Amino acid sequence: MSPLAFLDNKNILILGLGATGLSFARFLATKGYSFAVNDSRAHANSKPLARIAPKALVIKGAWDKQLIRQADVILASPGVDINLPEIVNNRKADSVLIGDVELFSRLTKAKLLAVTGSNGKSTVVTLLAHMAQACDIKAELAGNIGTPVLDIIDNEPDVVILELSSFQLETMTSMQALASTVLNISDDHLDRHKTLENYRAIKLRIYEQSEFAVISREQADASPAELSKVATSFGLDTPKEGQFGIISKDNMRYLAFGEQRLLACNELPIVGQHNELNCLAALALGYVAQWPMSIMLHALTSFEGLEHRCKLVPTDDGITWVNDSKATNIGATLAAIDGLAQANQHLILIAGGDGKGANFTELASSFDKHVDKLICFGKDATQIARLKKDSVLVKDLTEAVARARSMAKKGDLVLLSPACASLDMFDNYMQRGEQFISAVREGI
Ligand code: UMA
Ligand code: ADP
Repeated sequence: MSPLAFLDNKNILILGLGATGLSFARFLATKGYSFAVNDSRAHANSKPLARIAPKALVIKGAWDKQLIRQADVILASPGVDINLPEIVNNRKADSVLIGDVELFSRLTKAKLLAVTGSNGKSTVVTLLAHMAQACDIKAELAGNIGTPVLDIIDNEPDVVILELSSFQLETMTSMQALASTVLNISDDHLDRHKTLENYRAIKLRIYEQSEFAVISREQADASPAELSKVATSFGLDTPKEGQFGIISKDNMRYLAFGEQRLLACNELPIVGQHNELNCLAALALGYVAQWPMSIMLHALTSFEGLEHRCKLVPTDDGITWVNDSKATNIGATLAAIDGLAQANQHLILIAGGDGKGANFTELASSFDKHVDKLICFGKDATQIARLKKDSVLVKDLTEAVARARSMAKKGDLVLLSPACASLDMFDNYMQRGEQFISAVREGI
């Protein structure tokens, strides 16, 4: 039976009119299925959909009880909370609700390497794609990184490198990845998942849907229930046989596999111990996929990292300005502070935005140890400012940069690492990062 048979002669409803909703629409239209679309926001842009499926019924501005009640198959975008009462209470008891990665998993024949975690996902999957290219493997990169998986299915890649969010994993049961990893777990998206336990359980589902697990030795509570699946592990400690880790020798650090030193860390263009971990995780996944180690190592030396993740903003004012706008949760900001702070350098941190329900107290000890001045802005500014004496509250990011400039002396480090989502004041973290870069460059 065709894996698409469950759609035949059914009422199909797409929830959400963003990148994923449009990819569902393109996919269904190409296969000749008709469908309706519901988006709860009045301002959602339906013009691109009109080009794909001019006859599709579109209802915007609220969840439509009638449409949800009639649906046999609900195709949900990841940003739509499937546990909302408007959805749960109106669904037919026998309706099917899945996300795009679930549908993709049922259809693809490619080998899958899947990555989740609270932080580092995009860096690790991009690194894997960079390595795959160097190894001359026909690979596609898709998922939470930005390209909806259904948009690449017709390219028939040999390997798909999947970045998976907790939102995507929540609607998945059928993936059969070759290997997967949970990079780390820290408070994130608790406004949606409610408890850290629930969030962790959703993330760990990735291992149930993989032949082999690659685990982090840094995080004991992120391992699969079935330990027999563990193919290898990565961590910042000295690795045992068959593990990836760090060997320190003569004041140098090396990426290592068992006793074998693979590459000196100072040959990596990306900085911070969190990025050493990211390199080890990517190497470990590539190793399980049997990619040539020497080519993967060479690829690491030419990976410059992604924008808005611990990126230097070059200036000639003698101050080191770093844009880490992608730090949308506490774990990322802790990694940035701990990875960049130096004993002989003053650190001024700019943080704040929408904390998504997180408890910020975990930041306090790192603030005490490494942060000299704290400047806070955005929705949850006061909650963060409370954690450090003499912190400064400002109205927006531009004022934060101006205050940082007035405090900073030559040689100091000013780090934008907000520990919060940007959506209270910006379209996304990229816009926040760009505004920071402009304010720094314009000398505001
Ligand atoms: N919508 C509603 N009601 C809601 C929420 C959303 O109607 O309560 C509608 C919006 O009005 C909008 C559409 O849904 O029209 C947006 O859908 P979406 O939020 O699922 O976003 P997409 O554009 O489909 O992008 C999604 C991922 N977004 C989210 O998970 C929030 C993108 O990850 C991903 O790149 C893309 O699919 C392709 O797979 C972004 C993200 O922020 C980068 N991810 C979160 C993160 O990384 O922390 C999980
Ligand atoms: P994600 O896709 O999971 O959001 P990114 O690679 O985009 O991850 O990085 C997001 C943020 O997390 C950045 O601020 C980055 O500096 C930080 N980060 C990257 N890797 C790690 C890691 N292994 N542990 C903690 N923080 C990290």
